[in-house]
Amino acid sequence: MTALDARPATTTLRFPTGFRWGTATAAYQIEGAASEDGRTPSIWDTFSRTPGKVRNGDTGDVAADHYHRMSEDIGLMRRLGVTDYRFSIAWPRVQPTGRGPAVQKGLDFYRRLVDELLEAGIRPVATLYHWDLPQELEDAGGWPERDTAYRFGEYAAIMAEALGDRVATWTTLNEPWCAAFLGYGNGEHAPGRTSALASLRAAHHFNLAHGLAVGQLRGTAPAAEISLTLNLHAVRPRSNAPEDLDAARRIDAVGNRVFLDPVFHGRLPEDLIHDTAPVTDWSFVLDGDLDITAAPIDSLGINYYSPTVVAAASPSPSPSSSPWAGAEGHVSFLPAPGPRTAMNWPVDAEGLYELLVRLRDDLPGVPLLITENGAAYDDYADPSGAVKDPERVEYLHAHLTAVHRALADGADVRGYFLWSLLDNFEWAYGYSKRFGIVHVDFATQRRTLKDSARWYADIIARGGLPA
Ligand code: IFM
Repeated sequence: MTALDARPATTTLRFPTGFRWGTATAAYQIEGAASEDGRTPSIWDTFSRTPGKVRNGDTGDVAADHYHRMSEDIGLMRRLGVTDYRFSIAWPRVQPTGRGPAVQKGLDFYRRLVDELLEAGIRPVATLYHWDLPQELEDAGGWPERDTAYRFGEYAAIMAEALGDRVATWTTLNEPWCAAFLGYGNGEHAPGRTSALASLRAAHHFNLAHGLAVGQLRGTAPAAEISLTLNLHAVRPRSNAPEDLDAARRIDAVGNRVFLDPVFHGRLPEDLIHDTAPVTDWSFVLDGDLDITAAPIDSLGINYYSPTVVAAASPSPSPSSSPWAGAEGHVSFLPAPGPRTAMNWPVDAEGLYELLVRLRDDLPGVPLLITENGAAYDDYADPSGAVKDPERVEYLHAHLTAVHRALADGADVRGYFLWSLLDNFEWAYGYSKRFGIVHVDFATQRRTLKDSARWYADIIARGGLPA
């Protein structure tokens, strides 16, 4: 009998004992208090205050006011029964210029957060970088510059010292693909630069920063689990024609292996070097870098929302707005069929299954955490005050079913973190997209559990999915 078999009559798909049921958030998306207690601007403060960059001119100045409502939000998680909470630390709150000593008030906020989580019986899972680079470091060149990786290593040392004894899991970076390629490649995200070379340099320096941080964390917090979160692309070619397979290979190289290979194999993907030859020779990768990037980690976090369907494109001039260095002019992106979320992202749980079994095969022995999965819908409180979100429940049910199937097929998935606990600042979309299982009325900051939150609490209590 496997750990998945035994189940009470009311639960059809039971998850293994000890499976981690979490929710996830990120500092800039929920905290607010943008200039309190010594916090200085990050690249997202600057970007969101730049006209035309974020829908409706929204900023994270107040967001979900979590900085002042942290205890209430932990209370909500306690009600849901989550075992783990994944949050991120705002670098400019604890080390405002990205250099030098830490600000005690900033550290104190995260100390309180961790202590209250532990008191509530919830395991803290801390992400060091969820896109909010101190603006001063961007002014000094940002992630395309090597020095930023060293600054990140120092910041990791500060956090390991402050919280290393109490944080169960450290995630160095969240979705470096978005930060490198949307931030420096097509300018959709902060800091809004548009250079293929800068995005590739940034990607390498993220890998280096990750490795340097692993070294710091390992030294100070040897008992903690150390992880990295990637938004791996579940790439599907339109057909098995060689040109379509090559399109998928290019996206896999610049979307996935650009991080997986340096981190897990200590090498750069040869085909990526070849594909990107027109924009760079990769001479910014120095001797010894790939030994640092490959510092062993304890698990891999995966953020999954929808698959990427591609086909060959006939060569055409590169669009300046592409985040896909080395793939422009060679790849067309095709719409996946089926229903869509409010982000217009296809609902396709099979993509999550595909990703998990691929990682089972490609990275044997590496435990997996689903560090984000969820969906935005146009939720609202009805006159009775209820927030009904049946599409989200359906989305979550389908994706958890896919996770269960991957587990049964041998993928070593240790936990699932629902994105997101709260409605929040959805980057370039501002507050127009609601990913939370808790509705936030941004005018009053009133929190209301959506139906999906009650559903998730029931799943956690059962340890599995009902029929
Ligand atoms: O809101 C984001 C999160 O910050 C990173 N992963 C994707 C989510 C939805 O877009």
